[in-house]
Amino acid sequence: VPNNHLHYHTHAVSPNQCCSAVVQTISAPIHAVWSLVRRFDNPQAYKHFLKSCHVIVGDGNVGTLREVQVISGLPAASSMERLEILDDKEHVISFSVVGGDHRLNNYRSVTTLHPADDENGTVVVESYVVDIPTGNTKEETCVFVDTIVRCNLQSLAQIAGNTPTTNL
Ligand code: A8S
Repeated sequence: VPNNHLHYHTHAVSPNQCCSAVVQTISAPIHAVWSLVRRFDNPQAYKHFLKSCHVIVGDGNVGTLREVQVISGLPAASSMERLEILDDKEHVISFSVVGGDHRLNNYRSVTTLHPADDENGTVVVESYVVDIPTGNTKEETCVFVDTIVRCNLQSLAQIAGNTPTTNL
């Protein structure tokens, strides 16, 4: 991660919280990846654990509130989420969980995109902080959330890598 982006991934972490990050390399140019990641109103385009998303208030800028419904089989039904950062120049997006029917209280993530060395690729860094749910350990919480985030970024890689960038 370039020095000027490190502060985005520096989270204040309380003793009852856990914090981690996932890195994913994608064979697609940064603008193609960003066009998917920046759509706060359409996270289910690559987050396959979500079945729907409804914007409650806002126009896609900071402060916009969305409610997502989660697919069955997970220990969650819905989540209310607020857009915290959307920087089209620096390729940074961040949201926080402000409610819902799930166990990830005070979840907040930051996602940054960086051009890869080969120039036609992108490196995605997604870090998060979240409360450790009662009855779970820090390790269990990190494994659970890392798994969701890794799945999301792998499907992002697949979708962005398969989307032709000509005629867009
Ligand atoms: C994201 C990241 C996460 C989403 C989690 C970690 C979640 O949507 C799912 C299951 C849960 O138990 C919690 O970027 C919650 O969306 C899939 C409902 C928040």
